[in-house]
This record gives sequence, C-alpha cells and structure tokens, in this order.
Amino acid sequence: MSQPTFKKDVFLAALSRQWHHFGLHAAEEMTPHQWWQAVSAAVAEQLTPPPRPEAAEKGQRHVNYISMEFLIGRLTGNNLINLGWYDDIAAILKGFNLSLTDILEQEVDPALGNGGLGRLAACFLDSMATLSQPATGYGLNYQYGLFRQRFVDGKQHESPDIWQRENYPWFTHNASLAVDVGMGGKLEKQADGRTVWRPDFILRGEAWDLPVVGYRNGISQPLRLWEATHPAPFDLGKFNDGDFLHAEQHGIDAAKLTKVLYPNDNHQAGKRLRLMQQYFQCACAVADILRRHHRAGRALAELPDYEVIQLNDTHPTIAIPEMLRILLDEHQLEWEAAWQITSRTFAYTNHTLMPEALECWDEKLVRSLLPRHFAIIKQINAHFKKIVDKQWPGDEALWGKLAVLHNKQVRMANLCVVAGFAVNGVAALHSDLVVKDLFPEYHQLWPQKFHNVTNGITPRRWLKQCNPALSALIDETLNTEWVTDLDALKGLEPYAEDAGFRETFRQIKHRNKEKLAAYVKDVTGIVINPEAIFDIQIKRLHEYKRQHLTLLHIIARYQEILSKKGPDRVPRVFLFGAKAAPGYYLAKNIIYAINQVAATINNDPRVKDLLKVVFIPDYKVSVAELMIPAADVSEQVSTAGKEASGTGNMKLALNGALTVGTLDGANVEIAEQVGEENIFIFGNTVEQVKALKAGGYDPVKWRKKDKRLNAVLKALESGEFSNGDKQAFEMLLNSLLGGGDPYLVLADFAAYEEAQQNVDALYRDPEEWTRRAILNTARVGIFSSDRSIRDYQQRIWQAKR
Ligand code: 26M
Repeated sequence: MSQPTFKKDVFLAALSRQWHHFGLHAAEEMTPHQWWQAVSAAVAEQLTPPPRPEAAEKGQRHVNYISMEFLIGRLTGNNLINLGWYDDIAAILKGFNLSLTDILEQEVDPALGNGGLGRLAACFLDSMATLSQPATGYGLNYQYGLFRQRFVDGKQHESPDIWQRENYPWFTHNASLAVDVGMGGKLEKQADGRTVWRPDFILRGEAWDLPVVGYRNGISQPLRLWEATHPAPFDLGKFNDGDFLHAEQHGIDAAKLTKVLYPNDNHQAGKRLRLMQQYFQCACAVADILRRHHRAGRALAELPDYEVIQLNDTHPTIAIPEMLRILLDEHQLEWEAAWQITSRTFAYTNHTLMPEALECWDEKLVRSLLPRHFAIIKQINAHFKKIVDKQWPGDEALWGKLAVLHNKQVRMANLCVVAGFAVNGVAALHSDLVVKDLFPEYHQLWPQKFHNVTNGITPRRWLKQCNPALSALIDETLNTEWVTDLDALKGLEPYAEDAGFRETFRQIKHRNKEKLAAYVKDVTGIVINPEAIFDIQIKRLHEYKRQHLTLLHIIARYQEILSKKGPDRVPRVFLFGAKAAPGYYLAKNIIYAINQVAATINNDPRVKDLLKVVFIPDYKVSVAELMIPAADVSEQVSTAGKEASGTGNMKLALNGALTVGTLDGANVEIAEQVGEENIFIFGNTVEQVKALKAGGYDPVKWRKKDKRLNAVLKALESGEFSNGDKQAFEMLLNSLLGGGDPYLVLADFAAYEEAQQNVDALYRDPEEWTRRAILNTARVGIFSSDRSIRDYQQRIWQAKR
C-alpha cells in the first residue's frame, strides 16, 4: 500500500460542512478551537476503513491488544504527519492567515493512561499500523482521563480532566457494534446438569473508534474504546408513575463505569468498580473478536490460527475466563476443546515486579460480581493442580506459591501464566528477573512460554514530530527514510567527528532549549538560561524511581555553591515533570519537598545562574514533546531491579540527551548500544542491591559515613527549606531514614554525586559533549517500537506452535 493522496477539493468541501455545522457563515468566523475541530473532522472523513477480516491470510494472526490504558496524546498533528498531509493542510491554513502549529495547540491531550504502560500501548498501535500488522486496540472510553495537576504553595492539587470526549473529532461511534454485558446475579443448575448464569444487571458497551494511522502506507485501523451505557437508560414506567427523579437512574448508574481512569500506577487498590471496568472492557472485546471471527465464516477451533489476544499487564486477565465462559456456556464446547482454543489465543506481558502492583482480587468480590467466572477460575485451578502434583508430588508449600486461588484471593498473574501460551517481560534484565525471581517454577514447567521483548518508542512521534529541526538535519544528512528504519541512524556516527555537523546539532538543541525556556516562563514565571545544562527527569512520581535521590543531589550542589569550596559547577537547570497518585502521600511529600527546595534556591541571589530547579506542572504527552528535544541530561535513577524497562530513557537518548542512570531496566541495553563511554552509569547493581538487603541495610550508617549526605539531610530536617517547619518533610525523611528504605537511596548517593561531577566536567568541553550526544542519537535505533513489534511477531504472535 502506498501513501494516501490528499484531495484538496474533498477536504475543502468537508471543511465547509464543518463551519456550517457550527452555525457560522464562513470559515473565517471559526475560533482557533473550531478550526482544530473542523480540520480534524474533515481529515478523519477521508481515512480509508480497515480491510474486511476475511481478507486476512491464515499465516498472519490479527492482534487484539487489550489494555486499560492508551496514552495516545494529541492525534491531529500525528495523523497529519503519518498521512503525509501536514504540508498540504498547513498551506491551506496559511491561505486563511493561520498557522497549523498554533491550531494544533488547541487539542486537549487525550490522557487515557497513567504513564509508561499506557504510552507503550499507543506506540505499539502506531508501529503495528506502520508495519501492516492487522491489529485492533481495545480499551475504555473514559469520560475523565488522568487528573490535571497544579501546585498550590508547592503542594499537588488535582482537578478532573474534562477532555470533552463528546466533541472529539477523531471518534466514530459505531452503533452496530454495541455489546450487552451482564454482572452480578447467580448460577442456576438446569435440568440437563448445565449451570447457567443469571446476571443481576446488564450494561451496554458502545464502541467508539479512533483511527490509528500507519506511516504513509494508507492503513488506518481502530483503537476501539468502549463506553458504558444502559440498554434502557430511561424508565418510562417510573416516569409515568411520577417518579421523575428515578426514571433516569439506570443510565446514570451505567455511566459511572467508564467515568474515570484510576490514577494509580504500579499499585493495586482492589476496588469493586475497577474490577467492573476490567470485566466490562474484556467482555466487550471478547464479544467483538468472536463476532469478527464468526462473520468471516470461520470455525471456533480455528480461533488461535487467526486471532491472538495480547494482555497489557494483568488488568485485562478476566478476558480469559470470559472466553472460556462463552465457549462452554454459549457454544456448548467441552472443557478440553474450550481450553485448547483459549490457551492458544492469549499471551501476557508483565510490566512490573513490584509486589504491591501484582493484582490479587478477593474471592468474595469476584464471586459476587462474576459467579460464573469464579467457577471457571476454580476449574482452571483444579486442572492446574494435577499438573503441579505430578511434577512436585506432595509439595504443599510450592502449590501455595503457584496456585491461582490462594488465601481467598485470585492471583491474576498466575492465571495469565497458566492459561496463556506466552509470557514476556519488557527489557532483557526484567525478563530475566521475571523468570528467576517471580516465576522460577513456572519456567521449569514451561520454559518455552517465557520471552523477552524489549520495549520501544515510535520514531514518528518521538523524533519526527517532536523534534522537527533535528529530523530535518537527519533527513538531509542521511537522505534515507530513517523514520521507518531507525537503525539507519547508525549512518550519523561518522558525523560525530564533523565539527560543522556538531555545530548544527548544538544549535538545534539550543533552539529547543529556548522553546522550553519560553514555556517554563509562561507556566511558572521562572526564567531559565538555555546556556545551562538542562537536566530532565520526567516520569510518574514513585519511591522506586527515586526523584528524591535527585533532590538530595540538588541540595548538595546548593550547599557546595554557598560554601564556595566544592568543585566548579557548570550552570544546571533541573527540570521535573511528574504526577503523584492522589492517595500516595509520600510521593506528594516528595513533590512538596522538591518545590520548596526549588523556591529557596531559585530565590537565593548567591546562587546566581549556577542552579535552578523547576517542577513543570501537569506533565503529560504534549509537555513531554517539548521537554525531550530540549534535554541535555536524562535522569534514570531507579533502584536496580525495580524499573521494568522505562521508555522515557529511550526517547531522551534518541533526542541526544546523555543518560545518568543505574543498571536498571532498559538502561542496561541503552548502555550496551551507546557504549559505556557515552553514558553515566552509577550505583549498585541488582546483585549488590540484593547483597545490601541481605546484610541488613541500615541507612543511618550510610548517613554517618558521608559528611555531604549528613549535611543534606540536616538541611531538610532543619526547616531551612520550609520556613522553619521541621515537620514539613517528615514523610520523606522517614522513608529515607526510618528503618528499611527498600530503595536504598542513601546507598547510591555517593556514586550519584560522582556521576554528576563527571557530567559537569564533560559539559565544559562542548565539542566532546556534542560528539557523545550525536552518538547517542545514532546508536539507539534499536529502541524503535517497530523493532519491538517485529520481536512480538517472531517470538510470540507468529511463532511455530
Ligand atoms: C493497577 C490497579 C488499579 C489501578 C491501576 C493499576 C495500574 C495502572 C498502571 C498498575 C500499573 C500501571 O502501570 C504500570 C506501568 O506503567 N509500568 C511501566 O510499564 C512500562 C512499559 O512497559 C515500563 O517501561 C515501566 O518500567 C513500568 O514501570
């Protein structure tokens, strides 16, 4: 397939329908926001629908990517780039005296995800469309996405994300695809011995499709987001009886289900409504997949030949018993046949080893909401017990570890491993730990199920779109289509030795820094100097990610500047972007501490331009697109073994930032690619972390050993950053010092200090710095999500079975 042709007359006709629809008399009367809507809707009309499922070949399975989150970011600019219509539309708008870039700023980010997991899903959809991998994304159409963040006196305040899905021009409502989903109720034994489920209530899932546009290949395939409504939202009986207030109750109750995205990241809370969301989405997706399969005239037994269902973490696990339920109860298959079909269709991606994030659901909750599914899970568990008994006869302790049902809980990860044909981690180190620490016995049972697929990022959004100047330089230097072949960036390596190229590269970075500085001025009032090192840490706020380690370093740097004794520091601006889950008080206290320290430092005239600290509020995809191209330094400082992969690390390196990082997640592979001379690796390794813990980690010992560290902690305790309030950072200090800090922050402090000094030293040599930055860009092509998708195809989706 080739690039779709832009039809100007068709576009202009569609545009005029848009302003008519707004009740205006001419295009010129539209507000900038209406322009964005009209342009988007007029382009959306011209997209080609995906091919019929019957057209698919047997060799290539259709991928169904089920995820509770798709952090897609703004679509209009991205779709125009992928279509290849950006310049055509820009020219038309210029005719109206409008700038397309300004109009694109009107789009509110669809924030239908928390962080890495949701953004990965979005990058994967982009790559699958670009690689012509037939795929459907299945998710939820949340009315409110991730909360908006602002700071009041340095503290995080949240407000609802009213993103106006009702008026989002990229949606098409596909009324014929609606699915009815039952919940609650009881199981009844029938005369013929079969059990039937009689749900208490029925919800309707309505399908809203967003187009996923492949890069210049004419492909557009759906991200299908389900909205909960009620089959009979209005009760005329109640209305006629005068019970006006309750006549609409069903509709209101149903709408609660897809009201809001849960704002947790790497933490499970066990809320009933969350389980309802999970089941609702899975039931809609499974029904949709089976409908497609039947319509193509295929037999149920052939399902695994044509379809694969990739579970993005355990959040959509309930799709597994849902598939079994439909095969058993609605198609009357025998257990063995239903199990064969199901267990050859599902594959599971693990994104975390954090114990608090591994989903366990109360048996009672599952049974009351989904009695039939619970019965099926019990059956899976019983069948699996036979396998374990055979392999490890009489080992009850081991069964306690492997069982799906244990201590009145349903363990979703175990269910995925038992019922799926593949399990993968998201970076080499992580996949190793999945096998060694999380599932060693499962690995013994089924070694061939376990894989690694290192994460990736789409070069369309994360280089071409967000960094147009660098993209243009690469275009003219390489003169090849690197956008779909990111390994081609290797061709830049020789240019690292070219002084003229380095100068241009540096100028581009500088202009990107000026743009970010203007944004910072705009949203915070803080003036930052683009000559300084821009040191960027962007990710969710979490203890294991250790933003507080960076905070300790900032305070040390501040104290050194004041003492005039330390090493000569190069001017540095530390920029943070991070949201804390609303109920995660320690994370909020860390945000508060960073903001208070920032205020002190930024207002201390003795510091001059040597140090600035900025916490950019409301970090989101569109802010990332501004920060990443402007970064000199990328902070990736999680405790080794805790960050499954990270993907921000890849985006920053691709845009020419040097990483200061631990040997964790994909940092390990980034270091391998760029070479250890071109990255600042520091801190304890996974093995050293294990040894430190085994030896009884005592933070107070570390404090006593290190004068600088002690001075930093003292400053936080003294109230110097909190108007004398010595309790202000109690939570933070307690996490660092009050017994077992599981993230060993103090144990990495000294090594981090040293790494940061090396950063300063290198930056004093701009030629050498730029040389290394270029090598980073040139050598991280492997982290394209196109490569990740090819890995999924070869290792999991198309592997010989
Ligand atoms: C769980 C229960 C209830 C509500 C929310 C959750 C939940 C939501 C998101 C749990 C975990 C969530 O995300 C985890 C996540 O983002 N993991 C990250 O995945 C990335 C993509 O693989 C990796 O790069 C990161 O290292 C990993 O932390």
